[in-house]
Amino acid sequence: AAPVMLSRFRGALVGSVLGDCIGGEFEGAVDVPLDRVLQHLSALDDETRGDGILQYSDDTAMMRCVADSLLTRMAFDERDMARRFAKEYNLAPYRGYGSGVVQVLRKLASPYLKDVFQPAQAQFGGRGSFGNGGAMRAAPFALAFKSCDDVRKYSRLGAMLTHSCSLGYNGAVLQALAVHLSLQGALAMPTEFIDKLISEMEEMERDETAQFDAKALNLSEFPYCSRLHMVKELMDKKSVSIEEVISELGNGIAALQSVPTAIFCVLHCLEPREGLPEQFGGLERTIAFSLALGGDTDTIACMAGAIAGAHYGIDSIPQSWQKSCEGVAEADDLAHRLYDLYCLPQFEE
Ligand code: R7I
Ligand code: MG
Ligand code: MG
Repeated sequence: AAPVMLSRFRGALVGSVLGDCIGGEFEGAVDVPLDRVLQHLSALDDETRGDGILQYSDDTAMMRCVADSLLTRMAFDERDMARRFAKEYNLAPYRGYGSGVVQVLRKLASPYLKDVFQPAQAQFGGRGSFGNGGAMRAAPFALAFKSCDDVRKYSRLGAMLTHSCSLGYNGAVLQALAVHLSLQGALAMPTEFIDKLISEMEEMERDETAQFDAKALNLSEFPYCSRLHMVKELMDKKSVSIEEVISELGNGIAALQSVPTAIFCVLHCLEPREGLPEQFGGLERTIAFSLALGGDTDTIACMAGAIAGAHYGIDSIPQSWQKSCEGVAEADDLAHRLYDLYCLPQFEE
């Protein structure tokens, strides 16, 4: 089964970069007609446009830091990861970072910083960020760690380097677990897949801090669980409109308004859908549908791309799409190396 798993690893990271690069076109757009999405996608087949024409953003830049750190340290090392985030931001600050997180990244660059989790805790009046920046870069945790416990633990800590609000880091854990399950082939049984994620989030949202944050932000008591139950409801419907997805799940920059949405995009596109080209495979449908939502399209497509890529594997991704996006070869290389690490018996705790 080794080649299948390797293909899933490559699909996850390449799918994530693709979503970021291809989704960048519509980031922040309010109304994205499906026609425009399909036009944007068919333009990727134009060979005269040149390789790597679509640039990646902070989503991929930080995902690469996570993967590089896990590979170099062969474990989770918060200081190393924090240093890589800071260095990457310093080298390429133009990649479209969230407006709050740049303060954290600047502080993380200081060699005198004692506690690397402290700058994140100072964000937004001391509550920390609930943005989706922790979730958008969470996929490599699912590739580096075999056990569900490790995926949970380290994706949470990795997110806390910039996102200390429980809604921020719990979104990252949810995304990492979705990739983890998808790598195991769990999307073959969609209902079991969503039920498993709901029970995982029930456990996490019972936590005192999560309860406190939900209350402080005027949310329901189990915010992620509520959204995932809505995902399940929408899954069971024959047809779902874009407007419905946006109003029920959201398409925003908050992790709560984007991680469950990305998961829904993947589940919804497991089957052919009206309005999407018949020749599209599942991964292409997932990216197309994510873009049509508008809002935080690069990040929703990036997260959905990672989950879908882990399910369908690298061969499901059109060559022309891969060629159009910056950083695909590097992501593919990271996936190969994470696969080798995953297969090392010494790495099992
Ligand atoms: O979460 P973050 O890294 O941003 C990621 C997003 C992705 O869409 C990327 O593609 C990129 O475009 O940015 O960055 P943060 O600055 O931590 O959070 C993003 C935004 O969420 C902030 O700039 C705020 O507008 C908002 N936000 C909050 N607003 C009020 N109170 C996050 N947390 C809070 C909060 O506690
Ligand atoms: Mg971005
Ligand atoms: Mg974004």
